[in-house]
Amino acid sequence: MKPMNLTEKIFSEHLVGGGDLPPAGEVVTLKIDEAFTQDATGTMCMLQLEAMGVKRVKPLSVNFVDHSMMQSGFRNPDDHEYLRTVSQKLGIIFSPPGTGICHFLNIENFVKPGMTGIGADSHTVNAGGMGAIYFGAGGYDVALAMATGEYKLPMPQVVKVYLTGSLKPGVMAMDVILKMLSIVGVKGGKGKIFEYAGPGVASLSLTERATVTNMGAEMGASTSIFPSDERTREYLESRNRGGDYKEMGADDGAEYTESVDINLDELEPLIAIYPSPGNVEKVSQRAGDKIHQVCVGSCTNSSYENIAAFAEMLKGKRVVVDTLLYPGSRAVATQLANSGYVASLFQSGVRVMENGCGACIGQGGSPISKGLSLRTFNRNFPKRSGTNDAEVHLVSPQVAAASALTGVITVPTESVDFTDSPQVDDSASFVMPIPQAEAEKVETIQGPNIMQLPAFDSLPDTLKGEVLLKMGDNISTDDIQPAGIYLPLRSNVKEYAMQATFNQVDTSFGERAVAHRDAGGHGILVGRENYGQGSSREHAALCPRWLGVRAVVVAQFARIHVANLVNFGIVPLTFKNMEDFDKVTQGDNVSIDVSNLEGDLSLEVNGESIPLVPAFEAKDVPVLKAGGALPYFKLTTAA
Ligand code: MIC
Ligand code: SF4
Repeated sequence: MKPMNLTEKIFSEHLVGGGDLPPAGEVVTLKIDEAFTQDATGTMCMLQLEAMGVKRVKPLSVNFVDHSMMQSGFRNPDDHEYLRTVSQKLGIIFSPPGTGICHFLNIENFVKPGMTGIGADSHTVNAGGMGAIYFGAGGYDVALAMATGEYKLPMPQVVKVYLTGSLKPGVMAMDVILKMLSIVGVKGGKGKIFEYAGPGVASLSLTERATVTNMGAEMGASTSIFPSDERTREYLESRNRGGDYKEMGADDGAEYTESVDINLDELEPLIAIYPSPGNVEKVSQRAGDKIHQVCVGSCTNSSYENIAAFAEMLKGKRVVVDTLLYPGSRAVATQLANSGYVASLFQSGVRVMENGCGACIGQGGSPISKGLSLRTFNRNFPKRSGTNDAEVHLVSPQVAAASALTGVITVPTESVDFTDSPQVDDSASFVMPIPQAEAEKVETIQGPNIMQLPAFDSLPDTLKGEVLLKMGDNISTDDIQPAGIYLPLRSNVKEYAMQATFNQVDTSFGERAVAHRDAGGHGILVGRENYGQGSSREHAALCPRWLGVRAVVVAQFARIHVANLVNFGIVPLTFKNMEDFDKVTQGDNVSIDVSNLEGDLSLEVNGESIPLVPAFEAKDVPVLKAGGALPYFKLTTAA
C-alpha cells in the first residue's frame, strides 16, 4: 500500500462511503467525532440546530462559555441560560462560564489522537497538537455536523513542516508559529494542512504543539497537525487519560505537496507587529520601545507551562506596566494556585483575571489611548483591543514577562526553571447530558436577548443594486462584524447588524444599507485579497445579509468566511482580472445575472461587463439558489 501521511490516514479512516481520497480541491465528506461551539457563536448555532428539528446530537458535542462573560446587564447571562438549557435538551455537554477557554478545555478533556472535529471558532485547529484533525467552521456548519455527524470540505493539500533541533533559552513555541507566519504569510496557508514532522517534534510538549497548531489559523490554513507520540502519552497520562493514547504518525516515504524546514536551534524571540499577525520581526529589532500594557493568556498561550514560566520570571519582582493574566482553564488556575504561583503573581502586581478569552476579544482589558499593548494572543487586528488608536504586538509569554518588568520591549535570554505541579481534574465543572427521554421534556429558556432567526428569501435571477462599500486587502471579520463591546448582541441579529456591521470602516453603513435594501436594492460589496480573514463568526455574513447584501466581489476570500457567505445566501465572487477592481467605484449601480450560477458570470458596471469567477463550489449552487443553508435544508428535508 502507498505510504500515507498522517492527514491522509485520519481522512481515510473518516471518509464517508470509504474508498480513495479525492485529489486536492475536490469536496470530501468526513465523519466527525466531535462538534462544539462557544457562547459567542453558540446561540445562533443552537437556534439553527433547533430549526432543523434535531432531537439529539449525533457526535460528542460541547457548548463552551468563554467569550462573553462580562455580564453587565441581562444579555450575556440570557445567552448562557439558553445555552445551558438547549444543551440539556439536545444531549450536549455544557461548559459553564469560568471553566475555561474552549480550545484549552477541549485538549484537556475531550480530544484524542486520531479524532476529527469541527468547532464554531477559528482556533478549533488547536486540537491538532493532540494528533487530531479539527477545523474551524461557521455556526451553521457546526449545527449540521451535530445533526448528521458529517462535514464537507475541499480536500486540502498537505504541507510537511520538518522540525530539527530544540528551542534555546528565551525562545518558546510562540516563536515557532511566528516563524511559520513569517514564511507562509497570513493567506499562504489557504487550502492547506500543515503536518509537523522530524526529530524536533519530540522536543515540544503537547501544549507547546497546541500553541503552534492554534495560530496556524492566522496563516489561513485549513488546519495543522502533530504526530501523537511519547509526549502525547505523557500529557494524557498526567491528566489520567492514558487510555486515550494511540501512537500516530506518517508512514516512511509519505508524500507531501511542499515542505518547510525549521531548525528550532536557530530561532530567536519573535514579535508580530500591529496590525497583522503576519508582520513578524525579531524582538531584538524592537527592543527598547515603550509599552503601556501586557496581557498573557488566550487559547494560544495559557497552559500551565506558559503561565508558570511567566510567573517564575516575575517572582520576587514587580511589573511596571498594567499586566493582566487570563488562565486557560480552571484546572490550570488551580494548578497555579497549588504551586504557589497565584500568590507570587499577586505579589508581582499582576491582575489575575477570569479563565476565559477576556481581553483577547475586547471583553475588558483595553489599553490606553495611543498605547502599545504586548500580548501573548494570536490576533492584533485594528480596534480589536477596544481602543481604536492603540496598537497591539504579539509575543511569547517570556517576552511578555521580560517586558512587563522593564516597561519596554525586552529580549528574554535566560532559561526558566518553573515549579512543576500535578495537573488538576476539573471535569466536575461540566454539565453532562441527561437521558433522551428526560431531555425531550426540557424547556429551553430564551430571554429577551435571543431574537429568532430571520427568514431569508431565495436568490432572484438578477442582483441589481449599489456597491455599498469598496475596500482594500485583508479585511478581517473584526472589520466586518466587530466583537468586543458588541458581543452581547450576538443573539440579536437586528441590533448587532444596525450597531456594528462595518462601523469601523464606515459609520453610516448600517443606515445606508437598510435604506438601500428597503428601496428594493441588492447590496454589493467589493474588496481585494484575503477578504474575511480571521474568525469563524457567521455573523460576518448573517448581519450583512440582514442588511440586504447579496453578493461580495473580491480578489480572494478566506476559507471559513466564504463558507459562511454561502450559508447565508450571499454570492461570493472573485474578479477574473484584478485590473478591473479599478473600474468599480463605491456608489456605482451594478447588476449581476445570477440566473445560471454554473454559467459565465459578470458584473455590469458603467456600461462595461467585468468577468467574474465563482468562489463557491458546485455543491453550493442549490444552497445559494434557496437563499442560504437553512432554507435549503428545510426545502430538501421536507421533500
Ligand atoms: C476570535 O478570536 O476572533 C473569536 C472571537 O474567537 C472568533 C469567534 C467569534 O467571533 O465568535 C473566532 O476566532 O472564530
Ligand atoms: Fe478566545 Fe481569543 Fe482564542 Fe478567540 S482567539 S477563542 S477570543 S482566546
